[in-house]
Amino acid sequence: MVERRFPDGFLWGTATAAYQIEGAVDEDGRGPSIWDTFSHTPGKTFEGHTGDVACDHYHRWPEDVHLMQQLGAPAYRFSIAWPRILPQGTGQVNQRGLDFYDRLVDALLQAEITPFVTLYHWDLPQALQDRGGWAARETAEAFAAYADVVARRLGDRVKHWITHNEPWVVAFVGHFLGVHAPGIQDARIAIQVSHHLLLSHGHAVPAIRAASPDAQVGITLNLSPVRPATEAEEDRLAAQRYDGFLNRWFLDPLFGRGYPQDMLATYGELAPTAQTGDLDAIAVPIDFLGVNYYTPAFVRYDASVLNPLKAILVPPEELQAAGYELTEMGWAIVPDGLYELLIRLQRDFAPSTIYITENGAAFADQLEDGAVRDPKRIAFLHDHFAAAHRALQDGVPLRGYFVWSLMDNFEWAHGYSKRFGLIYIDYETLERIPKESYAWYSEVIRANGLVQLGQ
Ligand code: GBH
Repeated sequence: MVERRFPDGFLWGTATAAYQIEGAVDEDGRGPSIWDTFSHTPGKTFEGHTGDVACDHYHRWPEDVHLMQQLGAPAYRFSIAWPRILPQGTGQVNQRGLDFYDRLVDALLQAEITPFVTLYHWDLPQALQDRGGWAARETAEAFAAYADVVARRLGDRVKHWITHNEPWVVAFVGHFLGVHAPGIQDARIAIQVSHHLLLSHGHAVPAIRAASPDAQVGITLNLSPVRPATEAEEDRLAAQRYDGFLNRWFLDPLFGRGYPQDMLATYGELAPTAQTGDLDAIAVPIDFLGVNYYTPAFVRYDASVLNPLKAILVPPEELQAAGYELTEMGWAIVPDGLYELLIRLQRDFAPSTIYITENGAAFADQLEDGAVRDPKRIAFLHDHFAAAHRALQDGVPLRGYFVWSLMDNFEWAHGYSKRFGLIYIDYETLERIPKESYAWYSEVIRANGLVQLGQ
């Protein structure tokens, strides 16, 4: 029985990112990216894993498009590797890099799959890092030029563009925590990077529209509802600051309100340097907001931490002890959090269109007798789809939902140790094996509604 029907034309999809699946890092003129450098630096990734081969999607893309067609999802979100297009970051365009995505887009359209293209999913050309990376204002200009090159080549066929994937992660995981490339640990740099990322978005949007006038252009943020660990006033205030740090710092300027005053005060000396006109550029109207949701942020006050937030995340063991189920990433499974987030976005920012551009979970899937049974992933997706449906009924303009991920892939600092895919990858043979969740999702798509569990 189909319980909850989604609106006609709802865009079900899957998502991936270039460095996580492509491999072929030295082929057809691709230049090195900061993730090649980082993953080849001892101690940075799980057991020294790199994206050198990854899922070998660069060579196996016809099979992957075929698997998408079998799945039946009408949309696919992938990212373009900047260093394939401009090996030095700026200047000389590498046509062979563009050719790869040109062929991929044609194959998707042939299969009646709508491509959603992300321009930046973390693989900055190393040459640009050598000139200061995102800490340098010039990188924002270089990004707009790169967006222009790609949109000119693909804009006749690609009508959905995402400038950035998760600028919070790029800024703070890459430049404050140092857990992602380029591995910098400096709060001031991280905050300045966040400004340059937003600025680069602001400059890329008009460039994309100039090359592809009927394109829909948006940005993807990693957003989470923030829940205080206890009812104590100091935890409540810490949660408010964390919401400013994670959510409002990006949402406010994108929706024309400038940086939130409370966060500028919290950052004090660390507040970013901006030029006249930057905030106007950042506030260029977008056609949709992309939302990546995985888990809420549970926050507690902690005066000892060396950052102005004076807040830390509640550790996974405590969440588990409090009754939350966790994924293999240690993230609490909270479908209600998605509902809460969507309602909040609608109330506070009223975007004209929202796409969930990523949602999914890592579990310890195993291949047994040629099959991968992943009931936990099915339950996870079922409950999150139901939460999204509830938000739709309450008037949230949600138009599509991309499951992360189409296939198991290089999970950044975790290497290949975490599996998010609907399709299992045997990393010895690179064989693709659809999991049970793939078959279940396929039924959901066909019914355009939730198929009851256990049927
Ligand atoms: C996304 O990042 C990425 O876009 C994608 O490339 C990646 O493979 C996928 O998710 C799975 O990780 O870590 O305890 O602070 C998600 C990044 C995950 C960042 C949740 C904030 C909060 C929990 N976000 N995280 S914690």
